[in-house]
Parts: sequence; structure tokens; C-alpha cells
Amino acid sequence: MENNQTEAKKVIFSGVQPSGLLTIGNYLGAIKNWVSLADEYDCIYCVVDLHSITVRQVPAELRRRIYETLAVYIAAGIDPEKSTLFVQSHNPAHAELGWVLDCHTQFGELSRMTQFKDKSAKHADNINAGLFTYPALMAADILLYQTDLVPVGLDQKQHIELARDIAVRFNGIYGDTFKVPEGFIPQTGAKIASLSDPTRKMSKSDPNANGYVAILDKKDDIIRKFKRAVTDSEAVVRFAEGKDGINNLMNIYSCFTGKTHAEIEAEFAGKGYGDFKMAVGETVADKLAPIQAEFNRLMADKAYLESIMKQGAEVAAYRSKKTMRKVYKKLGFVQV
Ligand code: ATP
Ligand code: LTN
Repeated sequence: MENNQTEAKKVIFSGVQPSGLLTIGNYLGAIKNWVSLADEYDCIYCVVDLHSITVRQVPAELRRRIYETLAVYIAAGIDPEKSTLFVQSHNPAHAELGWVLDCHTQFGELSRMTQFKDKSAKHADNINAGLFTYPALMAADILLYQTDLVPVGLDQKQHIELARDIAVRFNGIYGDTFKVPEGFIPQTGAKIASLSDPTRKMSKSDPNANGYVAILDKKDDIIRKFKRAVTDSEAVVRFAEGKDGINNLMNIYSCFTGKTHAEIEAEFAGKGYGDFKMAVGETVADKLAPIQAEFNRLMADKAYLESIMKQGAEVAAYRSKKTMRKVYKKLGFVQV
């Protein structure tokens, strides 16, 4: 019985790019949910290094961030004995299926991706082909493992829809090949905004460090960033249209404490923004402290992190082989 249940577990796949210090946006939009789903599902969590080179990286920094991103996954509570943790470039099947899916994705579809439009505006000097075809590689990541569910933040919704369209198209041409995945986007925390411009999403590659709170920021910095957060002039803590800054702080506070918006409004009734910002800062810093301590411990043990990478890469390669064979066979490639 136990065995059957294990086999029947649905598959989850998700990943974060090692393109900067992970923020509380990444944590609340994605990683926190990965942890809560890890017992119920068969989970595969990847450090998507191939994706991160769509934007120019400094090699030595990229190398360090790959370790750091994996260490954050584990420090946040993902148990490498229960979930598969690995680095994307360690399983060549991602690049292989990525190419096949490039050939089944239309120029027009990729042109409509808002992330491509945003990133090509931000990096006008390097609008490379990889930045354009990025969503097909992301579809490959997901479809390789016959994934059921993809837990991500709201900004990735369009990419998941494209992955579904590609899967349906491929299945339609060649017969059943891929499971068609669903996105899993949390109720609160799916779109954490920048502290310096609450109309934009918080992003780890923001050149202004006051816009984001990194998971590894020191307590003083966290409190300072929340104190400086852009709000409004009403001075009433309530969740309402047009109060993007306060709404964002309420969402962050809600995610870390489990309190509803109504409870937060009651807690800060008659108090000013100063008190509220201080409470948010203190809470976030206290909740991140144990993650930071575990992170520091893990980063001091590179050999352990490398052993997790190796073990994860073997499992990932083994699991994706079956899908690759099926895909190549359906395409008409010769198998010897
Ligand atoms: P970059 O700035 O390098 O593009 P990013 O901070 O947007 O990176 P990603 O690596 O693209 O982060 O995203 C990793 C995961 O975190 C995805 O599931 C994404 O949806 C989620 N995520 C990123 N930013 C936020 C945010 N501000 N709010 C909620 N979820 C987020
Ligand atoms: N594109 C995602 C990262 C990513 C991903 C994935 C997420 C790459 N491959 C597969 C979920 C599933 C982003 O957050 N920018």
C-alpha cells in the first residue's frame, strides 16, 4: 500500500535562476510553497543556471551563486533526502529537449512574452537568441519530468501557459508524449512588489538594493529598507486600491505571520506607518534568522553541497531519459 502511494504521488518541478541574491519575493512567491508541498508530492527543485546566462553574468559570481541558491533551498527547509535537488546544467537533457521544443514554438508566441519584452528593454545591448527562446527551455525543464504541478510566482504564469500550449501541440502532432502541467500560484505572496517602487515586482537583479530584501540581508539592513519603503500620505494601515506600498507591506507581513488583512488592520488601528514598518521589518528579520544561520553552516561545507548536486543530477538524468527516448522516437530519430 505504502509503495503504491509513493508511486502515485504527483510530480512537482520548479526552479530559481542563480542570477542574484534570492529575495523575499522569491521566497514568498516560490520557495516557501515548495517547502509546504514537499511532503505531499514527488518534488524536483532545480537551480536553473542555463537560464541565467540569457543575461551576462560574471563567471566567478555565477559559480558562487549556484552554491548559494542550492544552500538557500536546503536552509529554507527542503530536505534533499525527500526531494530531488540539482543544477540544470548537470543534466544535459534540458538543453536537448530545449532544442526540440524551440523547433515546436512559434516566433509569434515568443514575441508576446512580457518577460522578454521587459528584459530586452532592460538589456538593450544584449538581446540574444537565448533570451528570446528562454520560455521553450523552461517548457523543456517542466515537460522532461512529466510534471503535474509547477509552483511559481505570478510573473511566470504566461510561461507556464506557453509550456502547456507546447505540450498540447506536441502531443497533437506525435501522439501522447508529455503530461500537460498546471501552474500553482499562491493566494498571497505571488507578486511581492519592490519597496522603492511598489508598482513594480521585487526583483533580485534590481540595481537598486533598497528595492528588495534579500533572504540573506542583515537585520539592520532589513529594518532600514522597510523604514524607507515607499508608501502613501494617508497614514492608515488598510488594504485598499491605490495603496500599493501599504498593500505590499501587508502582504509581506501576512505571509510571514499568517495573519489576515483584517487582523493586520485591527493590530495597527490608530498607529502610524512608522510602527507598522518597524513591525514588518522585525518580523521578517526574525523569520529569516534561522534560514540565514543554516545557510552559513551549509556554505561552509561545499563538499556536502556538491554531494547533493551529484546525487540530484543522477536522479534527474535517470528520470528524464525515459521522456527523451520517447521524444526522439516520436520525432523519427534513429535509436541504436
Ligand atoms: P531576475 O531579477 O534575475 O529576473 P527574479 O527575482 O525575478 O529574477 P526568478 O529567478 O526569475 O527571480 O524567479 C524565481 C521564482 O521566484 C519564480 O517562481 C518567480 O515567479 C518567483 N518570484 C520572483 N520574483 C517574485 C516576486 N516579486 N513576488 C513573488 N514571486 C516572485
Ligand atoms: N523562468 C523561471 C525560472 C524557471 C522555472 C523553470 C520555474 C526556469 N525553468 C521551470 C519553474 C519551472 C523564472 O523564475 N524566471
